[in-house]
Order: sequence, then structure tokens, then C-alpha cells
Amino acid sequence: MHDLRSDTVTRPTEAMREAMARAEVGDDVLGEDPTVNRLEAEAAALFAREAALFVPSGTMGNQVCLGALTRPGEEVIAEAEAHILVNEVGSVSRLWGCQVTPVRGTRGVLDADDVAAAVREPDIHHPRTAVLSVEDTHNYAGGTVVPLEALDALTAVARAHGLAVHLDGARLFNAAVALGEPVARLVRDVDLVSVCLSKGLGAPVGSLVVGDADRVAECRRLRKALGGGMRQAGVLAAAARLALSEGPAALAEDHRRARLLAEALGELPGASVDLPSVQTNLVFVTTTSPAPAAQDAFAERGVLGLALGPRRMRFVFHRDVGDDALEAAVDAARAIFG
Ligand code: TLP
Repeated sequence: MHDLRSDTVTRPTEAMREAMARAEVGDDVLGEDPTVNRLEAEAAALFAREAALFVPSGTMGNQVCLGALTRPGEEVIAEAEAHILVNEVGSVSRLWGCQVTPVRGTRGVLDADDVAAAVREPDIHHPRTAVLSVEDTHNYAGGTVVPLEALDALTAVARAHGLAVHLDGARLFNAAVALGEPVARLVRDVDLVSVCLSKGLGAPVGSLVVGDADRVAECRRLRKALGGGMRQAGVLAAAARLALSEGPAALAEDHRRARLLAEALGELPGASVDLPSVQTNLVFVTTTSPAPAAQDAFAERGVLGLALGPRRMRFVFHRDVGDDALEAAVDAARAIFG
């Protein structure tokens, strides 16, 4: 089976398993796990920010960021199909007592004027708009990248209106590779960023929250509140360190394969692809037949994709699938959509 359902399915490499077996550990809740401490110091340096925090998942990473940046009754602005809005079990309201107001972007990228228009005037009736949340790359828009000028305009408009900026950088390294920019540049002007290590970078478990020391200290408290204090987490951090140092180099190949699959799919009568939105490792396909049936037909041909809507399927390239998976997916697509 060629598993193109998500980049979350990557398994740890032999080198990761060896590093995990040998990892020096301690109690991370007491700040005594040397491997976690190393990971967090390396991440802070890589992102050129004061501090970093290892968390169990991207969802927890996003949520501790949003908890640290809000108070109950406030409002977070996010793109209408943002992961925090559609895929985190309503946690922003459930955990922090805040509402998320959707603003529609273009291919996942918010327009700074639209954000400005959504910020509420001070009024006794209104929630206070506290945070702008940006997703880069934007998953449901197709793995789209926020161009640097757009990012700068968004952080500027947030500052002008007194909003903090949260970046859901679950796939921030994919964005950095696509832009040819260091991740430090992409997080320069945001308050807190959450970055997944267990997607394209290949770690078995874990994400990082990065930002200023006081903000990250608050995230550490909230991680504990959510039950995310992981004790001898060095066994996980050992693999995460390799994901951080070696993972990014492999992403350009994933992007190349995604592009080739998208172009092949775009020629078939039973499928359509918005080629400009295929910018990184994700390929979303609109199907003329029901997507769940197409998903089954792909599986019968040894290719796993995900139906993410009645007529929408997603294929994701990652380090555990290569050119053979690409060929199998193209062959299956020709049989199913041709
Ligand atoms: N995304 C998963 C599913 O939840 C859809 C996937 O397969 O793509 N932010 C973004 C932009 C994400 O895409 C995801 C995971 C997360 C946050 C949450 O990460 P985890 O799954 O580690 O909680």
C-alpha cells in the first residue's frame, strides 16, 4: 500500500529509533530531561526566538498558544477553513471561552484589509478582538503558502489594531522550502508559532511552540493544565531532534511529486485540480463521482488517499513515499478518473 492519506503517517527512521533507545532522560515537568532541553534550545536557536516548548501534538501546540494569548470572552480571527476552526473539536471555545470568527481568504491567504474590517470597535456589546491566527501552509486550501508580503501585511495590521498573532505552522517548513526563506524569517513578527515535527519532518510524535520567553512560559503552564507534561519525554525528543535537523531537506522532493500528481490528475475528465493551489506536498482533487467511492477505488489499486468532503479527495506526499507511490497514484487515477 502507498499511504498518501497524510504526512502524519510517517514512521520513525532507523536512526530515530536508535536515538530514542539511547536517549538521556529525566523528568521534563521538573525541567530535567536533557534531551527535551536540547531540542527546545536547538529549536529556539533555529527560529531565532527566545524559547521553545515541546508538546505532544499540533492541536495542543495551537491550543496552548491561543490560551496564552486570550482571556475568556475574547475573539480570535482565523481563515474560514483554518484547522483551529474546523478540526480542533471546538477547543478554542471549549478550553478558553473564546469565539473564532471566520474570514474568507484567497487560497487560504487572508487579506489584511479584510482582517482590519473584521476587528471590532470597542463597544460594551462586543467581544474584544484579541488574536489573528494565520495558517501556513494552509491545509484545506491545498497546502498553500502565505507569501512574505502578505505575511508582513497581516502582522502589521494585527499590530496596528493591538492584536496578538498566532501562527499555525503545522507545515511551516514546507512553506519555508517553497519560499526559499529560513523559518526564522517567517516567525519573526508573530507572538507564538506552533510547528509540527510529526508530519513531513518524520518524527513519531510531537510539535514545538516557539516565541518570547514569557509567552512560552505561559504555554508551559497551559500544557501542564491540559495534561501534556510528559515526564521522560526525551525518548520522543531524541527522534524530534533528528526530524528538526534532517527533515526539512527532504521536503522539496515531496513538493515535486505533489506537483506531478496534480498535473496528471488535472488532465482527467473525472477529476479537477486547482493547480495554482498546489504549492507544497498536498494535492486536493475535486471529483465528479462521490469521493468516498473514489477513495475505495484507489485503495483497491494499492493507493490510500482521503475523502475530505462529498466530492473532495486529498493526497499527501511525505518521506515514506517515493516515485513508485507517485507512479501508482497516477496509474490508479487514470483508471478511476480517465
Ligand atoms: N492535520 C491533520 C488532520 O487533522 C486533518 C492532517 O492529516 O492534515 N494544524 C494543521 C494545519 C494541521 O493540518 C494539523 C493536522 C494540525 C494543526 C494538528 O496536528 P495534530 O494532528 O498533531 O494534532
